[in-house]
Amino acid sequence: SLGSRTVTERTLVLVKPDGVARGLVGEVISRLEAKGLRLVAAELRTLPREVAEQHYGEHRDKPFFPSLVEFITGGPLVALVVEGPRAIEAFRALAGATDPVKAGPGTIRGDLALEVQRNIVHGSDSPESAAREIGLFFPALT
Ligand code: RTP
Ligand code: MG
Repeated sequence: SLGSRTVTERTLVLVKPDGVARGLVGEVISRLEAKGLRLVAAELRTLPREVAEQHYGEHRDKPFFPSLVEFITGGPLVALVVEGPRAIEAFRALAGATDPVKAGPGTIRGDLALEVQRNIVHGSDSPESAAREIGLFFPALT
């Protein structure tokens, strides 16, 4: 049986510019480390527009895309590569729902945010997204 096996994964986590500006980088890292996930890479950087547009390419045709790109390039963010068993799903659970008002208490967004756009963190949503996003942010790791 495969039931007791866990697959080690890597996921890209961003502490978005709102989270950095509010001094929540340590809080986010504390929560993911307390869960048992491990940091593989970490860097403070301000995204060029082209990188932001590639990162959020799946949303290119959405009405909120221009505003999202302005927001995510509007100040420094912290990019993290995080590793652990089922890390992608594990971090998405820690983050909570996209809309912080709908995110449950105990989640990062549920506890710390109120606005859909300014929702503190990003986490890759699938193994394919994680591979693409880690390649975009940390090409040396791939
Ligand atoms: P993320 O990609 O940042 O981890 O967030 P997510 O998967 O939970 O949500 P997604 O649908 O991928 O949306 C990406 C980010 O765009 C902003 N957003 N604004 N209606 C809106 O104004 C709206 N919808 C989404 C949020 O910052 C969201 O995290
Ligand atoms: Mg997403």
